[in-house]
Amino acid sequence: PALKNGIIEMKSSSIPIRQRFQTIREEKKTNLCLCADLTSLDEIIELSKQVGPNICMLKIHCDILNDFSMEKIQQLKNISRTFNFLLLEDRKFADIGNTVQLQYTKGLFQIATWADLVTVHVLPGEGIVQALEQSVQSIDEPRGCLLIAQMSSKGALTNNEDYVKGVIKCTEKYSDYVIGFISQSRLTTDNKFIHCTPGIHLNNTGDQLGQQYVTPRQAIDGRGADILIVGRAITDSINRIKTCEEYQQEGYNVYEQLRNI
Ligand code: UP6
Repeated sequence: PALKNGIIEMKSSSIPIRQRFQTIREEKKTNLCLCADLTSLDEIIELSKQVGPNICMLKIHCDILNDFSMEKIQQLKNISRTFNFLLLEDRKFADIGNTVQLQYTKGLFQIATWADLVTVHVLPGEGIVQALEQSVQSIDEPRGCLLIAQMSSKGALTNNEDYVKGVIKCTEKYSDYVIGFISQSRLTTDNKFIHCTPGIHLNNTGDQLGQQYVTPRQAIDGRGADILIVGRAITDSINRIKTCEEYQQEGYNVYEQLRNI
């Protein structure tokens, strides 16, 4: 912490987010991230109140919302604090440093003011991470990001060893801000990096547009996932609350079984 005008100023760092994830997982017994790809923020707010106790993280895409407002997103943020889950904006930043700084902090969404975590492609080079980290230096809450190392979609160009190596290098270099990966396999033995895996479904193997699914067990046991990112398996189900509980239980059981081996 640095002293500024006699006040201790915490440098924005992702470390408390890492710690929060660990405590949430143990206290709430969940490694489930609900991916709420709904186009109404009102509906997401209602859903998050119902499934808040079952999830460790809520992932949204703010640019698909018909009714986005700073007031509503603040409401969602308050719910995330009440139920103790992290808020992830799946922005998948992928531009030059100057542009991503603007996309992160300005415009309609002002993502940096409310998202605990964002997702980032390292395609433009490590400058993208440096730029994003720099933009949150003045924010007095912890902020972090997940680097997209491997994608779940068919034919993803990220499935290239050199590319993944570059992402891992970048993660290690910016480990204050980068808390982990979006991945399809375990990329490092350093457990401080959290592996989040999308493409999860208990009954389907894919959709018509290239998405590929594995089960929670395959993701955790076979692919080393710490967090399961589950979308339509829950949001398209008849009873979202019940299905959410099922994925929470399945995910946490597999995690506990492996931990006790
Ligand atoms: N997502 C993937 N695969 C990736 C990265 N991100 O599916 O490699 C995101 C999608 C979507 C969610 O943008 O929001 O995870 C998966 O949704 P689904 O479970 O409904 O397929």
